[in-house]
Amino acid sequence: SSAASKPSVVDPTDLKSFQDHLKNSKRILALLGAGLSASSGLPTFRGAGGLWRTHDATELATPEAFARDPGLVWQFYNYRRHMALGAKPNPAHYALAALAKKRGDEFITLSQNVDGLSPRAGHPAETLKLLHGSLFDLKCSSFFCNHMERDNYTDPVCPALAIPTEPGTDNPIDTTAKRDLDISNISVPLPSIPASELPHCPTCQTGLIRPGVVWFGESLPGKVMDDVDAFFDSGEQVDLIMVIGTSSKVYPAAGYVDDARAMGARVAVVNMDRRDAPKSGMCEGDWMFEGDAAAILPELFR
Ligand code: BV8
Repeated sequence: SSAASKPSVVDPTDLKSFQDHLKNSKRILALLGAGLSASSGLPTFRGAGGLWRTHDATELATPEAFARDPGLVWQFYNYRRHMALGAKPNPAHYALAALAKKRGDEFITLSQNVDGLSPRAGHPAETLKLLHGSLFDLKCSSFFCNHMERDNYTDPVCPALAIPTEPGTDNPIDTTAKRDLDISNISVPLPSIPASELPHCPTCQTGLIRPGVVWFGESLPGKVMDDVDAFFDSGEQVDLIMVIGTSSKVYPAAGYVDDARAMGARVAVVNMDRRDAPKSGMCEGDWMFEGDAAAILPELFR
């Protein structure tokens, strides 16, 4: 590629050198995390206000949890569908979608986000790889059935999952938040929902419908993995990977940064917290732009 060769020293916060490299870059990856949607009002997973600080990931985001208490797990995902539907894409989603549209198939976005905001911002579907699925895909939980319904926006997913509100307000209550948030002071019974009232698979008639997200311990969607592997296997150099709003803690998603580096990519991190650099650390020639992705991305792509 025509990308400028690695300079001896680059100021990791230097916008111009990034913009020059972006212009000269041919093959580009973007790896997205929950921080991209923070400015849209959706909580991230870790750190301040993070979902996993008020919920127990093993209680809610694993196949075992769903097998044990599908009603509880559905309350968590139905609540997050409701919140994501009420949120709007922010300038970072739009800036990324515009760049992806402009660059075509040499620009691939790997998103860990399940909130549907990148598709709603107009990101071209063929180059947006949803590594962890989507809140708005519904699939059959039966091992033998491959029923999948895409783009289901019903809210609530079924009547039994109607979200209780704080008395006298329209504020939805996340009844799956940890008790130590003391939601018990709100006089709303914490419903447990029998499986019989949850959506069942219209195809096999027996399986419970589950959220079409990748839970911990589950492998990423095969088609998505194949597409990402194909991008790397072309053997051509990768010029840039942008690592945006992710704590880079979850694998195999976080591992793609090392794969891109191995193909010659320089790394540009956009994160509210400069300590959340990729595990492989920052190398010479990388960039670290600290702050809100919603404010930074439009600048970077100008
Ligand atoms: C698999 C969907 C095996 C559900 C999610 C030990 C070592 C290594 C790996 C493992 C291990 N033990 C277990 C594993 C495997 C495990 C894993 O990686 N665990 C981690 C926690 C250690 N991985 C898996 O289980 C994966 N599967 O390995 O399968 C296998 C293989 C073959 C065959 C069968 C099985 C599946 C992982 C997918 C799990 N599903 N989500 C749901 O959403 O409920 S993961 C979840 O974390 C979300 O998808 C999320 O996207 C992802 C990563 O989190 P982030 O997006 O990074 O969000 P986070 O809050 O962490 O960070 C936000 C960042 O934004 C912060 O840095 C913050 O500073 C920054 N920020 C905040 N505001 C802003 C901002 N930045 C910019 N602007 C702002 N305004």
